Amino acid sequence: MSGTAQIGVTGLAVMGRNLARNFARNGYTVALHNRTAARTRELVEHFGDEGDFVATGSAEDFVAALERPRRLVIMVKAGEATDAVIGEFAPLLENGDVIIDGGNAHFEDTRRRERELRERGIHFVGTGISGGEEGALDGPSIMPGGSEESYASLGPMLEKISAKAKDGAPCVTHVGPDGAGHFVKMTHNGIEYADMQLIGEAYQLLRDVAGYSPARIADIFRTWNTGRLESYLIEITAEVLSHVDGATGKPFVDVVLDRAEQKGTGRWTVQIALDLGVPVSGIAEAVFARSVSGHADLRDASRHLAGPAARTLGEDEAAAFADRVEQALYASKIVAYTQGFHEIAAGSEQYGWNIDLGAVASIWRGGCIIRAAFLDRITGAYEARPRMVGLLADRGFAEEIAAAQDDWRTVVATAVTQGVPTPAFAAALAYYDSLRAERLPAALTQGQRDYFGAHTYRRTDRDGTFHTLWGGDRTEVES
Ligand code: NBP
Repeated sequence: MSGTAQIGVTGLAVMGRNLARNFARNGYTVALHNRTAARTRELVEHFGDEGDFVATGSAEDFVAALERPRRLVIMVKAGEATDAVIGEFAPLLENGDVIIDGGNAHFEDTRRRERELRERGIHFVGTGISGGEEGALDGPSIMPGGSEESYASLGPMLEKISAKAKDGAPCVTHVGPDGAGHFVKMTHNGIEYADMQLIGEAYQLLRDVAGYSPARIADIFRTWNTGRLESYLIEITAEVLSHVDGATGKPFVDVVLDRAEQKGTGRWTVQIALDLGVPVSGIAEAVFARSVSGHADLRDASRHLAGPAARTLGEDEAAAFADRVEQALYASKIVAYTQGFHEIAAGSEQYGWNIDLGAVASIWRGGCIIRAAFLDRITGAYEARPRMVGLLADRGFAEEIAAAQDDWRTVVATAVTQGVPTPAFAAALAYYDSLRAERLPAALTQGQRDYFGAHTYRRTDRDGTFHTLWGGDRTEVES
């Protein structure tokens, strides 16, 4: 017998609970399930009047409550918990049913689960969901993978509960088969790491070089948020910087321990980039910056290390410097996104996903943590040239960077001279200069490799592979 719920959610912690409410508020009947029954009861008790919920206790009751083909969303802790839940529910499902994993799974796990469930006739849709608890409730950016067939059944529901971009377009698209959705969510989070680190470096420069207070820097971020940097992260940065700690009366940012963690998706973005041979140096520096911050012992043992004498700028100089920092931040952000989109393109190529990069940029315009006005531009650039090799090939972005580069260089040089760490700004600039360099020292590297390991090299003037007899008469032989 088939139930009446159009969708079910199992795993009713903060994300699952809000996602279930979002479906219900949009008119769907939602079956509810959680390992610990109290969470299911609490949801119905507090929010039961928001829509039609079917609270269930056992896995059997949950599955029975769903209309067929069944659509069952898993929102549990990523990893073993997801496998445990799949193991519990899959035997109760039938041909054509759909399991949607909305957790932050590693895309390789998603590929494995999709393969295993496909063999049993069950669709598995690994789905990236971004926007935190607020997004889950009011409209997240949704990045589903899985089969075309599963998207046909699920897509209209996801479109309804997703965020909408300013032009009204739903922030969801069928990203591609098997693990494509989770891969794109992973890269989204890697870009998020870079975005946050770049903002952090801008803050540090305004504090240490311009000599501004957190409240004044908050005002600068508010102004920036009315221009080309307009984004959720810039907006909340202003909020955090203007917050005063109730207990001490000090700026909130001065009473928070300056140690961050790096885990999950940010780290995976860099690990996978290394596997794919994609240079994501800005994202990597952001992950490493969190790692450095977390090494308290190393930092404590390094306090005696010498640095340059502190020098704070005068009022006029400081204002001009703040404008330069805006240019550096914008240029570095273009590089971070360039690197992230390169990784998605490389993943798509490697796994045969055929991901539409413009569509990815488009669904990040609303709901997700990196939502920004700037993503309209990226969407447009990829729509105009879907096969564009890197964002910097877009004339508009290239011109903006050209206009920003003098200030960008001045900011990085100032940071270096004054001893303010800006690893992501510097890495982004080095990446930009590497791309535009006519010759890179990789030619010398090839010579060294051929010298010590006979690794051979190719020449600029003719085809073939060569080795020089370094230990002999240094003649060149074709190999
Ligand atoms: P958590 O990641 O904290 O997971 C808690 C849920 O997992 C509870 O419902 C818990 O059931 C269930 N669970 C666990 Br833990 N082990 C289980 C098992 N062996 N069998 C069955 N259920 C199990 O919840 P969350 O913060 O709501 O996140 C859910 C997913 O969404 C995660 O994968 C997360 O990475 C992802 N995500 C989170 C955010 C965010 O902003 N928080 C954003 C985007 C994606 P219990 O109640 O019985 O303990």
